[in-house]
Amino acid sequence: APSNEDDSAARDWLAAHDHRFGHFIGGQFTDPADGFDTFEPATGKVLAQVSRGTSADVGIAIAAARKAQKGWAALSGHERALKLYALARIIQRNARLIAVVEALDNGKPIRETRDIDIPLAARHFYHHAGWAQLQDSQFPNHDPLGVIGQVIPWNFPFLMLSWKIAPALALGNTVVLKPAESTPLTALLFAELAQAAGLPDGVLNIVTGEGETGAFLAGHEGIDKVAFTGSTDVGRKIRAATAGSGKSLTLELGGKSPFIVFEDADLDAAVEGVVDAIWFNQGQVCCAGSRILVQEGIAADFYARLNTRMQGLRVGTSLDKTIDMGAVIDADQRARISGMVDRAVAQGAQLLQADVALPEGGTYYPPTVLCNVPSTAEAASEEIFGPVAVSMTFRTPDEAVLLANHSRYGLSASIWSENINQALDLAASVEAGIVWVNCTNVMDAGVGFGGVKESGFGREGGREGCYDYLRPRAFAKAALRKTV
Ligand code: TXE
Repeated sequence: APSNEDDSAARDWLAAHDHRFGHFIGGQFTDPADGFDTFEPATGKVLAQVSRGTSADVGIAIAAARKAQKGWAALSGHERALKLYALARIIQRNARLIAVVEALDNGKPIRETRDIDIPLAARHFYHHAGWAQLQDSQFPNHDPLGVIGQVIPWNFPFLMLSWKIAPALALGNTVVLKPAESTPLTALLFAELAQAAGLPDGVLNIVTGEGETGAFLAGHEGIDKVAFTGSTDVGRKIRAATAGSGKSLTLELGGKSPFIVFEDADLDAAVEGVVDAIWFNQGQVCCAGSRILVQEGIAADFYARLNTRMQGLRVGTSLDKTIDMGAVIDADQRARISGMVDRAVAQGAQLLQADVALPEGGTYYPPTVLCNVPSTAEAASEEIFGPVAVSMTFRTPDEAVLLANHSRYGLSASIWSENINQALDLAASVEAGIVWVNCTNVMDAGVGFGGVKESGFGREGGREGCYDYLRPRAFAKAALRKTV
């Protein structure tokens, strides 16, 4: 029987806003304007209506951020750190409410928002409070960039918000952030909490809207940097729109990350690794281990164990605390996933799919593995962004490296072997921004996350991430000359 998380506080919060939201600009909500609905993927029901940010709204938000920036940057690192600690603590105090709103708006399991997304988000604010505190000693002769335009996707709405906002604010920048159109609610809730935590007006501004609003923000001449996470196609458009403008840019884009299993691996651990790699968050993870490469001698055994484990996964509504997987984000995404799977099967891939009951009403897709996918199938090389792994076999470590690097992407790689020399050799040869050995999807606020090749550039987290929100200043001062 489902054991559901209590959603009354989240429903009360939505009702207190009359289920209609304006933008959050200069420390207050604007009146709700012409907008669009955000849905509950678990049931298909409408949750709330948010406003569609116009070019004028974006301009007003940027002006508010500009007005606040000098004062914010003029605070001592210690004073800014105190504000970031306050943000971290208010996230922790409201963790349950944020976790439920996030699960409702995204469709992901409450277990994940409660135990992973929201605690990690708080951790990002704590971590970056430390950098604010140490800014003068650790980043001498570096200035904040100024006003940052940030555009984020729907797969980890609150966590991506924290990855973007925490370093930007810590180092003296102010922000205009546009959340994804399908998951705007936790950004608006965060704005309200930040206000309660005493963040000065204008330091953080949230403008909701669709892609067009994101384009207004990225193209606006009033910002100093664009930080974007999302699809490679949109990343390319933003790169074109900012080219020659003098704006800084960081892009965190798609992936088709290899998950490499050697015949000496602990196979049960590797099977659990696949569960984390491709069924966590319904596979809607930029660094998902979505390309399983298995050494030939153990392939049959590995697929059999994987299939048994996959059949035991539970798919359900987001507030059910017992589920492993929730709904995918929307009907378009589900259609995209099933189209790619059907075409791969038509081209000769073998289909392993969990025979599980899917709830009625929402947008669900079962856990799936496509084995022996022909390398010409689009599923072999394109990001599926759903609970579907593709799989191929290799014979030698060299062949594993060739297959792993045969991709336009280079975000992450996961290597499974009990031979540490082999694992470390391979780790040095794969083209990826992040490499995991005998684990996967491990994140830490202190470690820079980001890709190579078409997965983008720039890092989020740790010291490397701080540099992406600072501008170095070469500085020389002549000795005072005595005048006669
Ligand atoms: O992403 P978009 P979508 C991939 C994944 C998925 C596909 C489509 O393969 O199936 O992208 O998802 C804003 N200028 N990823 O369409 O469009 C948009 O409003 C400025 C991988 O949802 O990239 C949203 O806020 N902004 C990925 C954000 O960009 C624009 C995560 C991301 O949406 C814009 C998400 C424009 N011209 C999708 N057009 C990952 N790797 O993490 C849209 N946006």
